[in-house]
Amino acid sequence: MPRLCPLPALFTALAGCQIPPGALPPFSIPDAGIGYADTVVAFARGGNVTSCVSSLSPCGTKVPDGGAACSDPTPLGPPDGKRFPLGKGEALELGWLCSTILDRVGPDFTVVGTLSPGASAVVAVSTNGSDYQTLAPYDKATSHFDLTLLDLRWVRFVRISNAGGPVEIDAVTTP
Ligand SMILES: [Ca+2]
Repeated sequence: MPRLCPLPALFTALAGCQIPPGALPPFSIPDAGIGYADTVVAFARGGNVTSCVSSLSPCGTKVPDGGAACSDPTPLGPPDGKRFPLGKGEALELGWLCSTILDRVGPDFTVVGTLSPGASAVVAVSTNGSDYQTLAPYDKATSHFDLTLLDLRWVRFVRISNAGGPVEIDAVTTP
């Protein structure tokens, strides 16, 4: 079942509910990439942080007991017009268990979603699901992200944190 982590310190709580060492499936780098996020790792909504860590499974393995919220496919897969809403103080962590986001020439991934006027979010990335580095804001001007900014060769996790105004996430895609 998903674990609930206490607030406040939302983002600290998110980080504190992350994947234990050894939980990640083995994989090889580089990876061609399937092209989109395949796993909801955790999310903060309505004052609670839900970690889906216990439902993380190797690529292609059916999630046995992640609970309905952790199995929500809304922000996964290619863009389909169905969106995961993020209100003030809410955040979403997505994983690439079936592929890897590589630093290529130019932008490496794109956040597909909708932003109300003046709304924005903060995008952070991680190689291990525990240690995140802030990459750039997601706003009307910026939806493409480049790992070169952090001198990272690859990542497998992306956190999107609402920084103000309604934000809805449809998908996060790689080229
Ligand atoms: Ca790049």
